[in-house]
Amino acid sequence: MKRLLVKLTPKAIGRKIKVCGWINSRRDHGKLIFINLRDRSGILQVVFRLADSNQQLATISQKLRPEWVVCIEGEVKERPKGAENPEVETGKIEIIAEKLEILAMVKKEMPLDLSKKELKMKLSTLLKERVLTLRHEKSRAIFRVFETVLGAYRKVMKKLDFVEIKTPKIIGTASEGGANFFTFDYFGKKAFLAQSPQFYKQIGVGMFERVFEIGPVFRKEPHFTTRHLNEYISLDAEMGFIENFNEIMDELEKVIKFILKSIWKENKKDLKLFSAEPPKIPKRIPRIKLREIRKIIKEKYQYEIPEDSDIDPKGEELAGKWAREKWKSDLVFLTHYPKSCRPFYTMPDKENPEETLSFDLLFKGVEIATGSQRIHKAEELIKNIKEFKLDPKDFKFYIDTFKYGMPPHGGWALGCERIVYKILNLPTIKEATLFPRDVKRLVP
Ligand code: AMO
Repeated sequence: MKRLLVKLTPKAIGRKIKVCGWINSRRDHGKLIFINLRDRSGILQVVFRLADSNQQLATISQKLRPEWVVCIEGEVKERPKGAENPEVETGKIEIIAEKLEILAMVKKEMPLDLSKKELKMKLSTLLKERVLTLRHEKSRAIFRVFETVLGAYRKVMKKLDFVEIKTPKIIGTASEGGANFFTFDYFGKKAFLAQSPQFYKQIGVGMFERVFEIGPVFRKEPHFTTRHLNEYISLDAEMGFIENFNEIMDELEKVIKFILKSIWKENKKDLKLFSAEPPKIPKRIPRIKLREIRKIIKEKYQYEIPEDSDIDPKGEELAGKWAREKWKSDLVFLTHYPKSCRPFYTMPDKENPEETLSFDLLFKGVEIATGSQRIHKAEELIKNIKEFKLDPKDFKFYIDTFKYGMPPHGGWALGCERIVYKILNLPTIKEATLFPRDVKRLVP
């Protein structure tokens, strides 16, 4: 008999069918054994009636345990009145088991109960038992949302006429400056794991004008925070022929709105598990200079973001609070970051060269994207590289790109895990990553 997916069983009342999956939970009521069977499409109640069953089936059914992998054949029946479960899609039916095939048994003691609504455990246990905890309904919901973000990003970028590219992750020079890069030996040469596809996506502008990439990036973050990972998925974009840097934010605004709308359309059940509220998004996402928000935060919340530095997490949180109070918006662009805290490729603002044509996009008080206009003239770039005390020789291929002619351009990178983390109000970004890499974790 061919396997039927659990979600299709309500349409099969009266028919004999075969379902396969994992035993999510098991209840023993003496003469009746109830099993919740889980497959990729849902959960289904299976009943073993020991009195009616053949002896062999009765004996095996008593041995069944959570996470055993089984195929069961039986008849689909309406549940008796009062026994319906409105919380599951198959809650009005059940199947009465007639045949059972065991595909795999559990060979270890189960360290947790996956049938519980919440996995109430420490983060360290959640991650230590990751191969199992990922099977929990709430974990699966997180990664369904994650998948929607990826799909929606690709869809909207193509709609906006960007071409998808894939750039190397083993590279010869660090792109983002700072010290948070991993190095390793590459056949006798020093190599880096890409902190970002920055240089390569800019080269892509010379090919297609508008390019995007979805790919992993690597950051050697030595600290433990709720918002940093050492490997994450970056949603990058780069666009040519811009007249001003506001155009970059205009495009990103369309993108983030599309992503959020897609999640609220496609992941209703997943969002419900986390009681996630739809974000407040005004017609136009507010844009405010970092210099101005600094003043506001000082006056309104008596908090001082250190001068001439990047905004700190507390400052971001208060900027998010302000955006909600003032503009009823969960999203806000902070613009014109000081030159000292942006990478060397960022275009300085001609009106105030100490500031740059750059921005961060905050969502519920956390940075989810960074972007800027880039320097597109080789001589200006070389000058800036030197000002940053770097050696232009290390960036030869990158500088060459601009010697061969490049239009004014700019772009952004959105952190995929940051979006999921904030949408579902997770306690930490690590829960939005299948197998987070941090200082202590290299397995699984
Ligand atoms: P930036 O370094 O700000 O910019 O990174 C872009 C976005 O990536 C996310 N992010 C992270 N997510 C998880 N863990 C981390 N350690 C981490 N670091 C950053 C954030 C952030 O906004 N090349 C530029 C982008 C550009 O200008 O195009 C860059 O990578 O959401």
